[in-house]
Order: sequence, then structure tokens, then C-alpha cells
Amino acid sequence: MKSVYSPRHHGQSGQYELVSGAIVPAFEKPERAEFIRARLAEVALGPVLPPETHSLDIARKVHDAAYLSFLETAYDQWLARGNTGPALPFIWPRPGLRSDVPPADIEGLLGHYSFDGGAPFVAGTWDAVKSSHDVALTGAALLARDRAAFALCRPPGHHAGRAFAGGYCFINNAAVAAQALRDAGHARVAVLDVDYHHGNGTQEIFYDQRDVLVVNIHADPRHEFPYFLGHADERGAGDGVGANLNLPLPLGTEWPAWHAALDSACTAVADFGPTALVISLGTDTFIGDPISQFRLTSAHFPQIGARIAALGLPTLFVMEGGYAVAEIGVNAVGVLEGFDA
Ligand code: SP5
Ligand code: ZN
Repeated sequence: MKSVYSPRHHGQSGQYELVSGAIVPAFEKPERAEFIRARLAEVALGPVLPPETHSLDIARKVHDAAYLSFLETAYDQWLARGNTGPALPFIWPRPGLRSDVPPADIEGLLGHYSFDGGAPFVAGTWDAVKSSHDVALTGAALLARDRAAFALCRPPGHHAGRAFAGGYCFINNAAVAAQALRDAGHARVAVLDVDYHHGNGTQEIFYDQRDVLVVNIHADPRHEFPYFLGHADERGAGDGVGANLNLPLPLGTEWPAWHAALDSACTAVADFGPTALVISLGTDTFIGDPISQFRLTSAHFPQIGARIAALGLPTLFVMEGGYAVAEIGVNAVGVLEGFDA
């Protein structure tokens, strides 16, 4: 299988995050993508291509134009206000405050366009985010000829919604790819998100559509980030009723229960009858993940790939989370090897 990778992901680096009341080095760091790239070479999975430059036309179908402009200009606005260091929000318009009047100041805009403090901007953030978007679109284009492709996206995307960043995510790469596949003529596209965390952004983007099925296997949001979306009763709205499926699992979930959920998810995908599949590939389900609480081991990841391959669909893998940096290459590439086997 071919992969797509850009070194421009390095622009998103040198950040901090607030974890359990402490400012700590960000878990979402450049080494993640480099370990995956090294493993792709080590197992000779296939060619690793650079992305082609794409316009934001497709991104504008899944994100608000004003939000995309904010992403592009946020760090310059932060500097212009006399700040240095990473730009992070610290105030949000929760219910009870007004969100209908966009702030004119970057301090307010950061909260207006995010749902947590986990998507920091530094000087290279926009370039990295744009490159990750280009990687996803280049991967999607490969499906015109190839059975499968791997978009080694960084930063990840599945927490980003139509008009908000969060959870390390800015542009929703999987949603952009799914939209590109729709535009390329696939009447129905499925997105299967196997990251440990619920892909709240992808769900929000497609929630009222019946042409894109979104299925999530994730830690129960009553106990885990993103807490405020991802429950089993969220089945879609309007035209999209029935085209969203959440399979929340308890903290501590091991392979048998996780694999049973994967089987249910794959059955739902098959029943939907898509002609293309996007996998939001997070490996933070791994037992050694520093911020997650499922218990998959490295031997399980190829089995995930094999089950997905059995669907027989053109499949784009889009990298999302996974923070056990030493093992992320083995686990992510393990899924791809299992698919190709
Ligand atoms: C793409 C992706 O996987 N994003 C995940 C963002 C998670 N951010 C919140 C992390 C909260 C970690 N809490 C850990 C408590 C450890 N004591
Ligand atoms: Zn995750």
C-alpha cells in the first residue's frame, strides 16, 4: 500500500498542554509521525509519496470558511497582540454566554473556535495543518487506482468540527477525505473511527447527512474525553437519522470486547452499502498509551487491519491519535500490514 507523508508536520511542535492541573509537554508531538514513517520503511510497506498541494475548496464543504480563515491567521493575530509562545484559549462561550457575536480579539476568537485548550497554535501550526489536509486529499485521490492508501496525517483531525478545533485537531482530515470521495463520485462513503477517543468532530460534521455513515468505537464519554459527545443514543438527525453509530466501551476494555465492537461496526458499514471507506486510525487503544485506558497489545493491530480488509472496500487510512511513541510505528503500520496480508 502507498503512504503519503509530509515533513511539514514538524511545524506543529514545541507546545504544552494542561493535564490534571499541570502544564506538561504536549503528548501530540512530531516524533509520533517520524516513528510511523520509520516503521513504514522498516517493513517496506510500499512507496511513501509527498502530498500534492490542494486548494481549500473541499475543506470549505466540511468547515466554515470563517473558521478556516481563523486557523490560517490565528498565530499572526496572537503575535500582533503582543503575545509570544503558544496561543491557547482559556475562555469558552458555554450555554449561558453569547456565541452569536464573534469576538474581534484573538483572545476571544481562540475560545469562539475551540472546545478545549488542547489545540495550541505556534508559528508553524497552519503550515502543518495545511500539509496534513493535503496528505489526506492526496491519499483519497490514490483510491481512484489503488485498493487502499495510508495518509500519515499530523496533526490529527477527528475532534475538529465544522467551526471548532480541539483535542490536538484543527482541520478534520478524515472528513475532508470523505467529502473528496463523495465529490469523486462515491454515492455513499463510510467513516469508521477506531481511535480511543470519540471522533466528535466527524460526527458533528456529517450528523444530518445520509450519504456519509459515521461509526465510532471509543471509550465511554461518561468517563473519558471528549465527555460531551459520543453516547450510544446519538443516531443522526434529520436526513441523517440512522447514519451515525456510536459503540462506547468501558475503561479497561480488552481485545475480545473491542474486537466484538469492531465486528458490529463492520457489519453496520457493510449494511450501509458504501463504495469507499475512510478509517480514522488511532492507536491510542494500545495498553501502553499514556493518556488512554484500553488494553490492546501490538499483536492485535494487524487483526484490526484484517477485519477491515474483509469488507472488500476501497479504503483510506487516515492517522489520528496514539501517544505511546515508541510503539506507535509498530501498531499503526501493523494495522496496514494486517490489511495487506
Ligand atoms: C486525536 C486524539 O487522540 N486526541 C486526544 C485528545 C485528548 N486530550 C485530553 C487528554 C486528557 C488526558 N487525561 C489523562 C489523565 C491522566 N492522569
Ligand atoms: Zn485519541
